[in-house]
Amino acid sequence: MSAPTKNAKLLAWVAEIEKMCTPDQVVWCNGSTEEYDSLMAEMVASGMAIKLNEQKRPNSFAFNSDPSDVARVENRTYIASVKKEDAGPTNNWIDPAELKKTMTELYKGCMKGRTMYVIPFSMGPIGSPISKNAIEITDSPYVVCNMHIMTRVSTKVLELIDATDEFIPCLHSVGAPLEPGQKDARWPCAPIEKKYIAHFTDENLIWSFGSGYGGNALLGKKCLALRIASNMARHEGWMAEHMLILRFTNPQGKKFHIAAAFPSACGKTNLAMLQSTVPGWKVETIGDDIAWMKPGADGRLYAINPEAGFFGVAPGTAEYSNPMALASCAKDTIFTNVVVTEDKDVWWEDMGVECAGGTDWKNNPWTPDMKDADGKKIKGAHPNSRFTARAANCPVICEDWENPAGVPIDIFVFGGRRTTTMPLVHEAFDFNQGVYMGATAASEPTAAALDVKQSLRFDPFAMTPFIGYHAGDYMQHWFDMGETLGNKAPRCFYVNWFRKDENGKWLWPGFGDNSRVLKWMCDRVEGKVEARETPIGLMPIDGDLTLDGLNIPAEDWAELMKVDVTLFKKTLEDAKEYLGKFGDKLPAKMTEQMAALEARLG
Ligand code: OXD
Ligand code: MN
Repeated sequence: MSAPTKNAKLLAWVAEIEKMCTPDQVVWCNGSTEEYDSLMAEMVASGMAIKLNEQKRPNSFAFNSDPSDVARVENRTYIASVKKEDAGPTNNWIDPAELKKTMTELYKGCMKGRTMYVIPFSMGPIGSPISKNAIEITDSPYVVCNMHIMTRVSTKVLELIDATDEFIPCLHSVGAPLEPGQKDARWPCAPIEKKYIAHFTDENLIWSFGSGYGGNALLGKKCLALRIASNMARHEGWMAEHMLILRFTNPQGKKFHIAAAFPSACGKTNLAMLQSTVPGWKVETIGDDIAWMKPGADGRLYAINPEAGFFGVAPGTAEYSNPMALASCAKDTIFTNVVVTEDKDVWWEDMGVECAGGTDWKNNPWTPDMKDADGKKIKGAHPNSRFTARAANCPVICEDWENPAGVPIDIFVFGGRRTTTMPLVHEAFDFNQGVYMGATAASEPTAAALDVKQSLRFDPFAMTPFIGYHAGDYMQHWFDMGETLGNKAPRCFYVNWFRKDENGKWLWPGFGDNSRVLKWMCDRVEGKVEARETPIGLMPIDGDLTLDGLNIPAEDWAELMKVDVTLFKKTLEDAKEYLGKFGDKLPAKMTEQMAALEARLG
């Protein structure tokens, strides 16, 4: 196939990879429906994909991965910066020359018997000043189809690459060459010790080997849009964050834009698609996982969602928890590692509907009453099973979700899962305290009852596995962005939807009612409500955060709003210990924030 570009840099890179990986053929992708349909048809014919019931789940397909290849592999993920200190304590560092040598050996001949696909894609609306152009080379047709949904795959990207002579090269192989006549595996991949997810941050280059799954293989997502982009962003004066973006519109039509960072299992996708219970207020989704944000000409911070789809966790997605996510995957969706029912629809645990049985994620016959040798229920779907759904199919997608200029962010929200200590909501006194809040966001490892000694899992800005450089420098970058934005910086809030009483009962209903908390934030931004000052920040005055129709007993509300100084002092001690590991890279402003909090706690 002749190459649809004359760009010498791109052609040279593709030729170099072809020479190293020796595929049977090279195919340049164009992102068309015909391309998607024919790859899917090939995968159905080979037995890799299952075509779902066209009446129930139009244009949708199910895949089962190899049981060893089900999630991101953080211990095989590397930041290969030239200087070790540029990777910092939150990353696995490896010398780039050594890693290239090891991986080159693995890549040699790795695409034998396979097709090498060259995918031109844009992260962000094609041509937006915030977007980036990239090329993924892969030998997985499953990856090509997922990239069609998750990114903008188009030959227009090749034109932009030609005009700018710039692109981010991303190389991926499943690491399973085929000998002549050898039958392919249903899900080819390499064993764990051969898997590498490598980021050469000094040259903005991604090399991934051995896995076909999610963030290991769809290189636009975590590898490019977070690890590589966060490093580029710090040098270029913008931000690449693990944040959802939503628009919240009040009854008068005033629009607020909120970007929120939560560690996994804190309901990020649910918040992004929230159904507001505050009369007249409406949530629209812009993104559910990643935000790229740049100061605009007016000095405000503008955000785009660099992705074009949702790679959502299936289990727990139900009509009651996230009807909009469920609706997003009603058609045109790729499901991975879910149950395929007898009538060729999909099912997963906590979907909120019954399932008579079908084929489980390991491709075995399955019924919901099946138990293992220890008498434990056998799950039909893998806990990290996923849907790849088009953002455009989300019923509450915002009309501006593809606006190349982005949307101006008014509010940053941080949070974690804490059964104790953290109140429902508090606001930072200023941006720098907001940075402290984001940097010390933490979850309890389990939802166990009151135990102040329980150690916390800190996950600064929900970015721990995704910061492409030293986390201390990353925190400094947040403070620097605050200086750049000045009084146009977003206001910062910390939320905790997960408070329990001493009997383990949830104190806050969560889900749609979280809109009440968002409304209070918007009222604060508009200056409509005052707040009370506490040692940890600004909190709602009773009556300002509307509880109409909720029946929350006064003592529960008091608990949700309580600042327990003893518990906070303990959390501060834990935070100090955690931040201590950043050594002399810990920004002085962070130390100042800790000292100020300590003084306020008395
Ligand atoms: C994701 C993650 O898959 O954060 O989005 O792990
Ligand atoms: Mn994520």
